[in-house]
Amino acid sequence: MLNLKFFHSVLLLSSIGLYQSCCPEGWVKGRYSCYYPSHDSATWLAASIKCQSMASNLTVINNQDENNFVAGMIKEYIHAYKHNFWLDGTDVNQEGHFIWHSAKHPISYKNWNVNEPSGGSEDCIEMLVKEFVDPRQIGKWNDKICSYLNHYICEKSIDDEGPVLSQGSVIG
Ligand SMILES: [Ca+2]
Ligand SMILES: [Ca+2]
Repeated sequence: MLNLKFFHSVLLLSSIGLYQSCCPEGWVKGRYSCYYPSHDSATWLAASIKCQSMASNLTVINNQDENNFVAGMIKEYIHAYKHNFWLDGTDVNQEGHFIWHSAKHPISYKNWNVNEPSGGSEDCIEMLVKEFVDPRQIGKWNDKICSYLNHYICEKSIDDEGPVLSQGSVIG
């Protein structure tokens, strides 16, 4: 009974717009995050700074679900893009030891393309969508030279904006 009551309150609150779980304009809503696939291109470092300027970070892929979502998102508009997309991962600090840069933790779920990471001077992770990519490889990862100009995907949590009162709300 209590649960049903709680459910009704949530329903009421959402219907009057007390809690908005949406993403800013130009961002795509996933299950837990909002994503921004860029149209411009930048080095990995510049891309990372651009995301920070929008209160976000380059995208961290936590699991297969998230990888599928992000790959699907860019695949949908594939013709609009010229390059692959930077993710947040890098091994610039320690060769062969890839971490998610913003979270500073090692990469657990991985989705490398065949024969990747190739290492050497390729220290930044991109998600493949372009450049001679076999359609089956879309969404796979490659390590690439960080100074290359790629598109990039920023990610921020859906709740970053916090509870927002909508215009004309009956509260207050
Ligand atoms: Ca994520
Ligand atoms: Ca590579």
